[in-house]
Amino acid sequence: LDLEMALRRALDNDELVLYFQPKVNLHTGAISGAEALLRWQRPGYGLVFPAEFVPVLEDTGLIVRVGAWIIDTACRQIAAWARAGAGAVHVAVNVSSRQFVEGDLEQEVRTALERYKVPPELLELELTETALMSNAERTIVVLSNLRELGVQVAIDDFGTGYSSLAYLQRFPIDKLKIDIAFVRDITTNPNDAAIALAIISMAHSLKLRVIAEGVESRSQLEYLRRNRCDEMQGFFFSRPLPADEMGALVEAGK
Ligand code: G
Ligand code: G
Ligand code: MN
Ligand code: NA
Repeated sequence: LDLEMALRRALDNDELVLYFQPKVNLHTGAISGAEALLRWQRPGYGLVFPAEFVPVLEDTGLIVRVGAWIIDTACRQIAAWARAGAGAVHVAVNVSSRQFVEGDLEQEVRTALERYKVPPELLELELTETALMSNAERTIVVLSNLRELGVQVAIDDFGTGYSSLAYLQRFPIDKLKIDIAFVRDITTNPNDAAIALAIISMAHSLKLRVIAEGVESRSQLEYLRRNRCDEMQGFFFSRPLPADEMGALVEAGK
């Protein structure tokens, strides 16, 4: 309850901030964009990570309000980087299950894109299997409308949620994100490697792109590249960065 009160104050006082973790295109080696990750600059506590407060946002329903703020802030940042000369930076935003079910994702996205004149192609939404499955019929309508605009859709933490694969061909999606659980020991555990390779192969058969998260070593990176994974994200390349550092990194890579 104390945490809930503090979070309500945090919203009023603008204490939430987005960090950005770069993603790398494994075919070209170039930065392909970033994932926006929520942080809380809590006075007296320093930088607080989502594991400590996103569950509270979820339980209290505050995530609906914060989710809209995240989409708005991500689009504002894309526009700011473009203005500063960093060029077109592609940003993926996490959408939680409750935000998707209770909020109006489609309208929030349309409003933010228009407000900052951001090309829809620069915005990607990451949803978990659970969020997608909670109301399949509505999910299909909302995601189809957003994709018609040009917004991209990825399934986050792929391989850890529902085991049914039937939705993969029903849902309008662009990308699968291999969960860190299969990446961690990919070069030493044949079972993890088998699952990761199966996900890559299945994704490509379905004309989807595939990204691996949690890449921490060169050997993991090389293994994924050799096996035709399209993108990677992880501490090996970069931790999540404040917006100005992300912008500088993109600028330096041009
Ligand atoms: O940034 P970090 O690696 O600590 O993120 C941990 C988890 O917190 C992420 O995997 C994600 O599930 C959640 N998270 C981070 N940022 C956001 C966000 O902007 N929105 C939502 N809904 N969840 C987030
Ligand atoms: O959205 P999602 O729940 O997948 O959030 C990604 C989380 O994974 C973030 O908390 C981010 O800090 C974390 N992360 C990103 N790269 C790495 C990595 O290389 N290793 C580990 N252990 N965690 C990572
Ligand atoms: Mn994610
Ligand atoms: Na993930």
